[in-house]
Amino acid sequence: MSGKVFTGQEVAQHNTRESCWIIVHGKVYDVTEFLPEHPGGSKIILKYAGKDATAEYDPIHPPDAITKNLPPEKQLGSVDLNTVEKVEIVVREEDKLRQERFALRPSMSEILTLHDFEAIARQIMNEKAWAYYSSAADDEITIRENHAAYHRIWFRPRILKNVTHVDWSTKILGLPSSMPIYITATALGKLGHPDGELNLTRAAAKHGIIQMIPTLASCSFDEIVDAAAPGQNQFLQLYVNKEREITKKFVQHAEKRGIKGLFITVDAPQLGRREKDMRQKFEAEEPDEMERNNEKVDRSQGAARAISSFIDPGLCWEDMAWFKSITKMPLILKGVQCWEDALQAYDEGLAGVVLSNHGGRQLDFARSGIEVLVEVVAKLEEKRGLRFPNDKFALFVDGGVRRATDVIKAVALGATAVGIGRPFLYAFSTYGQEGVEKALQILHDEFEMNMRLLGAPTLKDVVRDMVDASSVHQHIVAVPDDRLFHQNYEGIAGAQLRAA
Ligand code: 173
Repeated sequence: MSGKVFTGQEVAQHNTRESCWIIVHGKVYDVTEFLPEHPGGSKIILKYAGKDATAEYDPIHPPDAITKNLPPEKQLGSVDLNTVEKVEIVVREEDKLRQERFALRPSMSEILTLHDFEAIARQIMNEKAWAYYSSAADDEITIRENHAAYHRIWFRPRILKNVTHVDWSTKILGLPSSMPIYITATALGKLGHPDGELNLTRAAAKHGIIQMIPTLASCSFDEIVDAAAPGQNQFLQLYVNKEREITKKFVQHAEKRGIKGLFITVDAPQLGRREKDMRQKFEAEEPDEMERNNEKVDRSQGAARAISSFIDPGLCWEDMAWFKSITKMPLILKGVQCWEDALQAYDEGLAGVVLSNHGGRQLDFARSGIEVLVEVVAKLEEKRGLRFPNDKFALFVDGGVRRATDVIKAVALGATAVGIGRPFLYAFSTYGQEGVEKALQILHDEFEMNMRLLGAPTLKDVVRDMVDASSVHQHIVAVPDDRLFHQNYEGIAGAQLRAA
């Protein structure tokens, strides 16, 4: 980047497809040649041609996306921001309504369950952001199954145990955690709230919970680490770059900054089709316009596609030795979906696996993590004589978890801890950091009650015999369909907006 300082008026002259400059964070970029390649389309950039695009840029792009993608000679210099006209962000009608509804959120004391955040988020979040967070692959069968699978596991509680004091704290990869959960990685936090992932970091600190930092966070990796309280533990979710040197640098930097576990995503060699997200893109994009301008970028994967092209589909088992050679952090594979791969991960000397289908966003008809857990535990016990949970090889599960009872079921079946993603996104999209804290408090309260009702004073007492998972492999979704259900029972109501 040259030291040249432009005025706003100079930049403003470059406001056409033939010469298109934009301002992001006080820096001036010539993006003329980049227009047809922009994964989000040229139209959105042209809207800001000659202007300050920072507010539009920030939620969707990791901070260094622009400097990484533009050759140095296109990074023209900086601008005297006093001379730049303020840009009004154009808000669509639907989003105006959503903003109005934002003011009508129920008070925090009316939020009783994790479902409430989702019900409110759906009504008040920016439409694109909602589409991106809530979408899942194809017909969204797996995202529903992730939740439904927990409905096929039932409790066998014990009685007359002294449950005056109950304790559900635990250790995750040797690190203390106030609950057997962690905040799992989800991309693009600033779509939901200007503080993005920092909401999670700060709330996690208050509740003694571990946060897994995503590779594709809206905040920079260092910002998220800097926001951690002294002694707060964080993991890193890793998308592996085709250019391994970039990944090596990132991993070694993370280790230096004190990251305690590396979760390598292995279920996304290509992004799944999230059609809700894709439709948003097409609406924003006008396909005719794309054709006219001969734009060649494949936009078939919505917001996520825009920033995912670096992910290496060539990642394979042979790379594990390389990972061991570049870091001492515990290595965990995130996105394992059958016992054969879990067994191989164990045999390779990895620290654990996350049984996950990426929140239903990748292969539709992938089975739920909780179902896969049952077979993984059985086979690893049979073939390697392991008992779960243990300190040598950790099994994690994520997807569809909304209640402490879901978590307790996973723990009973052998999981060390459970990852929760979307509910925390919805919590901060609706109430910021306070929302995440409330979500964690709700889980805390649910643990306390359910541990008592189960007759389990500690997590060690949450044993296999406390659940009946004999139906977990039956892929029938138990949606009752009878007159009693439809005519007499009332639907369960979500949190209500206040009167306008
Ligand atoms: O699920 C996702 O949306 C995801 O993992 C992702 C991957 C690449 C870019 C952005 C998000």
